[in-house]
Amino acid sequence: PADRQRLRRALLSVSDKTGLVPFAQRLAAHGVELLSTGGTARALREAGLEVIDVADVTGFPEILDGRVKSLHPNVHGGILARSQDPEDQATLEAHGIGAIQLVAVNLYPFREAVASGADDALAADNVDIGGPTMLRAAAKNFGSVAVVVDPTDYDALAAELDANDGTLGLATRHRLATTGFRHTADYDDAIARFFEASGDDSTSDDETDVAPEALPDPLEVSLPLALPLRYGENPHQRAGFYSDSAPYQTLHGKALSTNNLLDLTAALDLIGEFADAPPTVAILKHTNPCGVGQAESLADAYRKAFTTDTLSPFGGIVVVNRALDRASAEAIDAVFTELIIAPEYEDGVLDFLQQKQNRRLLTYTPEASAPDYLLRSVAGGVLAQEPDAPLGTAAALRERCSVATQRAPSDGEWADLDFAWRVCKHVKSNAIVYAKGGATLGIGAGQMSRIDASEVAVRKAGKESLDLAGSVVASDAFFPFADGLLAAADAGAVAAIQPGGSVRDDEVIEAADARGMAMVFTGARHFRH
Ligand code: 93A
Repeated sequence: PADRQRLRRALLSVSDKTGLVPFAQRLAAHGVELLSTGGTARALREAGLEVIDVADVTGFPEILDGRVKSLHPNVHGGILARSQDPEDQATLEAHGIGAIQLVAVNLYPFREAVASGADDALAADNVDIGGPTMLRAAAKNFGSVAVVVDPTDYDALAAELDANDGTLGLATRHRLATTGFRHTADYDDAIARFFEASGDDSTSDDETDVAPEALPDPLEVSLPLALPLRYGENPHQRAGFYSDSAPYQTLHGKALSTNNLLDLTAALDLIGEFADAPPTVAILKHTNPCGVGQAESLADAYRKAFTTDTLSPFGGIVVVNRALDRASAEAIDAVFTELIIAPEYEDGVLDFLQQKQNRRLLTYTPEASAPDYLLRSVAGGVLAQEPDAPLGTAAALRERCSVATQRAPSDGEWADLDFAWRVCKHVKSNAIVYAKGGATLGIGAGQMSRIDASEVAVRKAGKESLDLAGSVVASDAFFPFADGLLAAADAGAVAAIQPGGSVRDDEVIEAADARGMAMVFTGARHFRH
């Protein structure tokens, strides 16, 4: 391929006409001949530029409402011919085809059309055929041709022409081709997703089985390397983060590590459960919450979260469910914290927190949607599963629960049960959470038996001299025997929330009744491995 390629002819065909005219003017200033499709040609002519219609190049009018305009050998021959290949050049000559050295194309706005509610037919009208074809052709022939899809690239490109006597370098063409290929891949992905979703007209609410065809082919999931990581969970493991859209942004601090990414994922999952809740703060370590607090102010919520476990938050991560204010920032600042994640930061708070150079400060988009599937490597392959279902509002959760015991929870107990259940869902199994008054009091995570999880939770509460009397207890899966429930009652719990569904539920209910406890069944468990 030629290192520097002089531009003689450019093909411009853009739906998004942002920056088109000034860019075309700068091309024309280098004597570049402009070819264009209907609307683009019109816009250029209106600005006083000289343009050749693609229809004149093809010798064929635009037909089928513009569905066929640039799809022609006179166009694609001109794009695909290799400038340094004598045979290609002879072929162009023989057929009277002019070579093209720059293709500026952006596509029919498919995403915008479906976002504003297009039906299948209108969506199909917005599937660009000619555009991606030119894009891919030009990207394929990056050795000879430059392709530009993003209007924000126009300026730099024109500047390179200005500085290099109307030529573009191979490195630039390669970079632009990469952007072009990514663009068409994302575009086709959006189309496929829309049609997959619109073809899913099943109205049955049978939840037991997921149709196998609804599952993705994990090998089809190809994401660009967004962040090469220094290492994986441990320094001797190589790692990278692959993404085309992350629901968070790093504002300050060192680059994220593998463990940061794991923790921040757990943090965002957890805080998502408190989207509609009062000020809530969670402190996490190794993907488990070590304390969650809820109060009228974030600062109080942080204090409650910290009180649960005053040792573990060292080097931990803090996530909050609303703009981080100065008072909370100061409370967090007093403890060595690796990562702070907030939807936004109040005025001056970032400046304050940025005084610690290495601490990572992030924002997130609370309404970011969950991925369709979670992927994980397992022995022999990749496991794909839908994310665990969100719990919804407190009213919705309460609606789904059934009271199993003679005594129903009081309103105060319901509030504690709701809080404990939301936290418990985000604790590794087996998980037991004690809570009261918007504060976790003891969290038992990742134990091999439910009794051990309960003992860990009670022991941790004891370590912090927290009183479990009058607390509620949440268990991520059913109590298989009465012993776990009795242990909670002994510890001071007065209400329990759990999925129910054990063959020994009767024994467990009987034990709860004997202790005067209120117990609700959620009907759904939340294992987290
Ligand atoms: O309808 S198409 O799929 N068929 C084509 O031959 C074609 N050529 C260019 N769409 C085609 N285009 C697209 O038209 C371009 O990708 C661009 O988005 C748009 C520019 O049209 P106009 O210049 O008429 O505004």
